[in-house]
Amino acid sequence: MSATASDVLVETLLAWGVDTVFGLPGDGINGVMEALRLRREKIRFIQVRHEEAAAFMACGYAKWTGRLGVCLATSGPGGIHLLNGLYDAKFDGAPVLAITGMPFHDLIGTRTQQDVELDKLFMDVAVFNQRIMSAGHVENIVELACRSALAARSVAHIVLPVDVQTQTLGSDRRSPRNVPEHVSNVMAFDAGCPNDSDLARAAEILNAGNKVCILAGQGALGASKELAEIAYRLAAPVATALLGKGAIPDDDPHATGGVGLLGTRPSQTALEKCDTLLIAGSSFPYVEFYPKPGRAKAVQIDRDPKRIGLRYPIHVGLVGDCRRTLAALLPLLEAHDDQSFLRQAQSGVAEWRALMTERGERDDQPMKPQRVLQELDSVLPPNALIAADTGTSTVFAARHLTMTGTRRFVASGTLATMACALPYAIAATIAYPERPAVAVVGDGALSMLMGELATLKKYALNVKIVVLKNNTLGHIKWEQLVFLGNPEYGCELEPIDFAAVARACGLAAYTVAEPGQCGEVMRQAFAMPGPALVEAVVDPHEPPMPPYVTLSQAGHFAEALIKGTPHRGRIALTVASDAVREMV
Ligand SMILES: Cc1ncc(C[n+]2csc(CCOP(=O)(O)OP(=O)(O)O)c2C)c(N)n1
Ligand SMILES: [Mg+2]
Repeated sequence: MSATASDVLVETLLAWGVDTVFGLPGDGINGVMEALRLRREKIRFIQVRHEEAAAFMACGYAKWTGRLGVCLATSGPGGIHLLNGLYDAKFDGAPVLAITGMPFHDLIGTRTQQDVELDKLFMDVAVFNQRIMSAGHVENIVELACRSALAARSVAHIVLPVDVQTQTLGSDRRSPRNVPEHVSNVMAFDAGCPNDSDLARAAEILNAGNKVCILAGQGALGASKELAEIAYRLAAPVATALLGKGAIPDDDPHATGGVGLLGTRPSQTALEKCDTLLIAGSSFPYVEFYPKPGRAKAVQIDRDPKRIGLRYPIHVGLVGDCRRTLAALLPLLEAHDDQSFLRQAQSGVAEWRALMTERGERDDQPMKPQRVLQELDSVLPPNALIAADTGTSTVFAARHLTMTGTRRFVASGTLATMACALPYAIAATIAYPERPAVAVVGDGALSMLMGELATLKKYALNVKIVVLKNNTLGHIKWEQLVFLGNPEYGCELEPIDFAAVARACGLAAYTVAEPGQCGEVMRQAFAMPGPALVEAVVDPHEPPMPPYVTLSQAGHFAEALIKGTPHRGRIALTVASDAVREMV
């Protein structure tokens, strides 16, 4: 029998090395499902409970591995559900292919059921976005879709009317120009090295700098050795954007930790005081945390020329792969003898770490979220894959989880979406079954895609979930209080017994509210194989304070309390006691 359009589609995916598809079937995509079923020994279908999770998993898979992540959804509502995860992939540069369905080709546009023209809907999110018109159209389009997603590190989308999915090649009348098998499934990349004159100009700037600071982003992941060598040569502190967490190990003497609201003081000071800035593979979006424009001479490395100068006025842009570019730059750099800028940063790091340790060891009741993360840090194996969600949980994870050994850290850096961590962690164990994965997630975020707890059980995945239960959309509460000076509104959450929910989904589950028991509970959860959830009941009034509190933030905060914030007495006391601890 002649192959169907769906057979050609899945065979092309196999030719592109795809071995996993995340999704949820429906009558608008069942033709493709059958082609997947027939090849289930070669390509896994991971069934999700919500298509948004499938898109996050495909995105997470791409973030962990650098390979193409693939998700699938049915026509209409299924496809619509993918969107948030696809934007996450687009924003953080993860190559993802989305496969969706549409109604019968001759009913499109007739208000038939699920008649959503998903190619129109996905116009903004996808760099490659095509409706497949017949079986003979599949091989050209699918290979171009895979190639485009990988080349642009972004989203490709293909949509097939449901009858086209089962159309056989034999029954399709090909146009004469569409010669069968005229396409190739070979992927090629450029060398990713900047030209010599740009390298020489960059070296001149870096050699002339007295206080050089490096800002490393996700482009620098995998360039740790080169980054450390350059930092050593330039006596430069290395601050990392959230997506670059782990680009330099935390035990490297040049590492100063994160930047931005969830960053560290020494990183912030180094960025403010530097006279020369080397941005290595980062588009860290908060412009206000960069040096004041004009203060520092800047060199930026990025694989995408469109990103050069995106956040800071750049003197020289080096377009290339970070690792290769740093390696090419190194022989052109002179050793900086004056270590004073680095020494200052290092003493700042020592102070910051002491403060974090002090916060992480507190025995207060209710339990401090920092304590939970600190305990998690000491239990996490050196090869752990850490997925962080969006909320105050991100801040505490960014500050208290240390990147040493081969640990990896993945978050939603640019879209900053909630609900990504559990799907990311699932994708992590699918990609690397031998490595333990953990999702650090807030209670608001976990409840958004809680159905994926059942996915953990279904596939017996070794994922641990640490949920910070503060019964509030904490991050937003603090934004309302500290940035706007308004009392919190719409942030309190109806408490959920997450341990009971997890047990109902077939997971092992623990609840811990006692700081003294937190470490032991974590150890138990990590000691057992398979999925487990740790519900950590934490202080809702613990602020995720930025590295420096500005006068206007303090003023807003006071205003919000005066205007009538619920629990203002407790909040004021908690914040004041944190401040006092920092002073003594
Ligand atoms: C999908 C989505 N909706 C809303 C937001 C805005 N937002 C950012 S953090 C946050 C609160 C997160 O609450 P929770 O998961 O409980 O974590 P917490 O801040 O309490 O630690 C919200 C609502 C977002 N980033 N993403
Ligand atoms: Mg919360």
